[in-house]
Amino acid sequence: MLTLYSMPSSGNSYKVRLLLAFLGLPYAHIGGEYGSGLTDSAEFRALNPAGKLPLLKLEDGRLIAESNAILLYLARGTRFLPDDAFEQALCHQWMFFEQNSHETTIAVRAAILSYPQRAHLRTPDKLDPLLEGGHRALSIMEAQLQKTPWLTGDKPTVADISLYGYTHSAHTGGFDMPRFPAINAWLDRVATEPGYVPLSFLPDEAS
Ligand SMILES: N[C@@H](CCC(=O)N[C@@H](CS)C(=O)NCC(=O)O)C(=O)O
Repeated sequence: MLTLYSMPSSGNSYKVRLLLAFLGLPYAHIGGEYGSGLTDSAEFRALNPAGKLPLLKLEDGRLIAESNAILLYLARGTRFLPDDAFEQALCHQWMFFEQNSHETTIAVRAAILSYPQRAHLRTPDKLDPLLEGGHRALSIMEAQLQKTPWLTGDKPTVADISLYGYTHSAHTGGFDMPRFPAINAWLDRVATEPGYVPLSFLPDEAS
């Protein structure tokens, strides 16, 4: 069985839990919340030297880090990753955008405002550029979603799952979501896909 090491509150980890749920794939879950010490432990660093979650262990023990790499691996051969090279490239395009422009502003601002460990970063010089950059990223998504129901066209793909991870909770970072009606309609579309689970859903913990 697959084993997923994931952080319950994290959008990067949630993306993977969401795809696993859409695919109906069973997996063992090992959770590590901020402050639990999991990512600092020598045992975990031996598995992922970057010390980050999520991390996927395959049945044969091989490991994959980086949420979007895990999504792309799990989605191959399913309806969430097109076979066509150009359509696949569009998925990659949005997933690179997610890590470069979206996660780095939207997730970072939400984390500063949510996690007590980051309270010292709640200063205008940190928060204001993140607000501006996050709104810029949301505007780019909004423009696409005004044209097509899903980010890469007329079907949901791993790109939608990747960007859903932190867009669905962007309001917790102070982002002005009513400004983005097409994004809000898309959020509802993702949440009505069969198999959908919310961020709070966690399978039973592996022993
Ligand atoms: N680019 C990575 C980012 C992973 C990441 O930053 N994970 C955070 C939670 S969102 C983490 O594990 N932090 C724990 C730590 O830094 O100790 C991905 O997409 O998987």
